[in-house]
Amino acid sequence: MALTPRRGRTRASLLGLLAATVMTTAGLAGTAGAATSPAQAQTATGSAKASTLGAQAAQSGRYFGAAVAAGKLGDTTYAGILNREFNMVTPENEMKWDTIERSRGSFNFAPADQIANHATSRGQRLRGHTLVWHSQLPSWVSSIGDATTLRSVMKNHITTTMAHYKGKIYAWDVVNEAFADGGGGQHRPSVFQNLLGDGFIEEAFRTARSADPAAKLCYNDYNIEDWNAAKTQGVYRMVRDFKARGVPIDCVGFQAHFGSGGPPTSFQTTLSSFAALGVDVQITELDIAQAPAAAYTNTTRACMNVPRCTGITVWGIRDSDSWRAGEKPLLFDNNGNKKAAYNATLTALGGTPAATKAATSPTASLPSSFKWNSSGILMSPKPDATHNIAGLKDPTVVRHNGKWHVFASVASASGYNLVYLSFTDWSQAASATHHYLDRSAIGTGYRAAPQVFYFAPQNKWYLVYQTGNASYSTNSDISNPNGWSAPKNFYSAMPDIIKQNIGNGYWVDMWVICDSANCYLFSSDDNGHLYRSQTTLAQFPNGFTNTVIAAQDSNKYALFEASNIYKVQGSNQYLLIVEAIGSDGKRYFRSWTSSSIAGSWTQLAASEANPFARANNTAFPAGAWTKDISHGELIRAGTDQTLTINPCQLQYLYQGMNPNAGGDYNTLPWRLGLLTQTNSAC
Ligand code: 9MR
Repeated sequence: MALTPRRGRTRASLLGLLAATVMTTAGLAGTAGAATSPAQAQTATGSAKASTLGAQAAQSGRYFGAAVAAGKLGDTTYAGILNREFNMVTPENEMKWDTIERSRGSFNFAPADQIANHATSRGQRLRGHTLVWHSQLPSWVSSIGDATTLRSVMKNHITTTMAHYKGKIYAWDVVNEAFADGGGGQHRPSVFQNLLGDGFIEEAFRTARSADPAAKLCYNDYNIEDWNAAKTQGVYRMVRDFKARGVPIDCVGFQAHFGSGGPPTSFQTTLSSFAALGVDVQITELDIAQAPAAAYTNTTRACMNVPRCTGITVWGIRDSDSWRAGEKPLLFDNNGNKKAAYNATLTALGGTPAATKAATSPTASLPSSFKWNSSGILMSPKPDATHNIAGLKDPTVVRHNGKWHVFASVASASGYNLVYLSFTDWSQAASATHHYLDRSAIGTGYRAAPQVFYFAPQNKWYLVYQTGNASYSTNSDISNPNGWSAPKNFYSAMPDIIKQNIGNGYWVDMWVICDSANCYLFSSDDNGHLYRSQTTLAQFPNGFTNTVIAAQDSNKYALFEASNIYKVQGSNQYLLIVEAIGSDGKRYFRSWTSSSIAGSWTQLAASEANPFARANNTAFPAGAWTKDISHGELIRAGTDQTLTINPCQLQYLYQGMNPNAGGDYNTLPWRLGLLTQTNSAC
């Protein structure tokens, strides 16, 4: 079989080659080697497990707090739990304006002092809540009618209150709930907004910084947990603007008063997106209707997964202490007993209550072997007058605004380009229009193996693909095929380590994934190496350096190409799958897991006999149209740069082809189908 590589590269035609190559399975049993990063070493070593929320949170440098009422400190059950479990305290009402300055210039710190003294004498820290808020505001303030008076009153309130607690407060909620619900992300009406205008928030923060430069200054609000909400975006724009202009702000508090479903799926994206602006993020008033354990787990994990999420505060101790008592939303029941949500939270913080131990096992939700059902052919090439297409390949897919958005390579003897399709349901995939992206600024020439994701920090879609280099285009609207920008390269040239190891291979299949601090760019060389480069989330898409071999195998067919790396939702695990070529010459996938994107990778289902996805663990109820399970991508839980998958009922969109087809690699008749896992562990 003669290879016909074009300038740049062409995927090697190994199908024919393999017929003459004796493959041994011995090599397949080897672990793909990987360097151990300091982060990984730390994770592997672990820390001692603690048995209380505060102590366990402290193991990762975080706090776990509760809202406290001065009037309950004499209740021994209440105080007992407070003293045992929590290392941060927020006065629930005692630091609000209507308590502290009920009449103009007359300050009453007694109730708040009671809480502050209780906390500081026990080594618990304090969050100050709250200086400027439209609610629990005495009528003498809300009835002020001129800006000069109000400005002076506001500044005096901030300065006097902060001066009293100077040095005792970890973080102040300087302004609370200034944004309106719904709408377009604007401020809500209030006496502050109405008389002082949009600038009142900035004035409050500047005043606060002068009053106590050591305290962290937070903006705090509710219903800003969903990244897609207009209110969230409004607050995000404000924080971005404050950081850009040097207005002092150190943190954003997400109140997290959730319904029984718990946090929105985008909550971690929201936390990491704000953190990427250079502020700490905190969960400040957590309570969840009916307190489902899973909802507390998801909330806690979202924070644990974001390094700048510095702590969690629950809004009360026992259900009976809650402002939502009827919904039983807290971690302790009315008698002070731990609820299931308590154990779930402690577990998610890294602790180990016996009853929930299984949930923390690294691959609890991913089985160690997989079974799939395949669809028939869902998508085939649609040649047109100017596009003579033989194969539809290398799909990447996201679900957004009620539609599937699929990007794929199109190949023919004359070369490669990209195509875009969208449809609401897989049953409509075959009839979807094929939009060739050479008609956008992406242009003609060699473009292949796309990967699409939404880069939340920049509010932009990215399409990553190979051009000989690793390239990308951006678009503000994924549904507009003409909106893609001209290709730009991630690298100025092929990194030296790849040049040194690529041999006769090809540089292919670029893949980007980010955690809350960094982005990683993976690529393969068809020569047994998976490479990884790194940049910061803030620098992305620039700054990819430190290219290393992330995994390797002396049998190049065992670690060939088409790698996907995903974050497994609800765990601290990442999943790596890499396409291999089996002893039968057919494509299949091996899998590994790791607690860090930087590895090291531990085999999950990684052999021909126990593959991630191969013809031998796939049933074809609609007819066995392929023996190759080749380049594709898992269906994700979201769209953002974290590439999060739900480990329950995995689905994999892949390329396959008629087993009897042959000929030039670029003219092979690849088609797209969908695998659905049939042995979900969930
Ligand atoms: O829990 C507080 C409750 O006791 C008060 O009656 C109420 C008054 O508005 O405020 C509650 O706390 C709120 C917090 O200060 C700001 N975010 C919403 C909280 C729940 O309403």
